[in-house]
Amino acid sequence: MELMKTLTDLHASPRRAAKGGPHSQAKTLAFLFCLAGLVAMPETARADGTLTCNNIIYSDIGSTGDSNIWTFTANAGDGVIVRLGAQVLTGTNSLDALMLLYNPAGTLVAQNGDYGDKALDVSMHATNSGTYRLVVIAVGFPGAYLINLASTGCPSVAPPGDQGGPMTNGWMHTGYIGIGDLDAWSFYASAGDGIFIRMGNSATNGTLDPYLRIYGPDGALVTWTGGYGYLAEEVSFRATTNGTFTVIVVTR
Ligand SMILES: [Ca+2]
Repeated sequence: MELMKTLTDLHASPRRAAKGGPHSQAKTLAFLFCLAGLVAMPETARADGTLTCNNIIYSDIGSTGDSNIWTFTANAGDGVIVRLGAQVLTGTNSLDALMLLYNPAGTLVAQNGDYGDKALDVSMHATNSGTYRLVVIAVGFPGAYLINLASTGCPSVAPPGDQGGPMTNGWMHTGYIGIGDLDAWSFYASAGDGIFIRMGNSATNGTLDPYLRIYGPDGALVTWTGGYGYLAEEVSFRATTNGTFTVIVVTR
């Protein structure tokens, strides 16, 4: 019933919220359609699949208003990001999704979407250990999509066929990011170290729009940049604690 309450609260929201806020509220007429579908299927009884670290899953939603429910486990303190992207980027089968993330107690902890973006994500700094539930709703067009998860609680390795893993100081690492993909890199730093990370498009006339998010050893977001349409982005900060930092990179 927590889900029902949240949906009712969203319905009562007087206007569509500003774009991009991870905790922003959103309401559309299409959202009301999905309400009926979710009521018919108790939220706690459904799961369409399980998300694991750095593992891309391909799925689809067939009709506007339908939803998929994904679960994953996290420990308190983990910094977690779940990102999805449409597989079809044009026409009326290009997914327009809303993501609602619930913690093990059933409380909504993050939401994003319903803007017509081809890729979007939700993120959180977990305060509870246990099974989290992500509801993906086709609020606009339905369609095929890919979805993947990265967490500061995951081992830092490059998944098969993808990129990521430990970074070397002064070394240029290369990779590829498609719509909805995310790559997780990591490095060790000591308290007091000055850190500078720069990411750029390696393809001539490429379309990469880099986003960088840096998480500290405690799983908290340290700094981030992106969303300006530049071909290169950078972040700099001073480490305040020893440990492994995680770098999550995506493209808009
Ligand atoms: Ca990649």
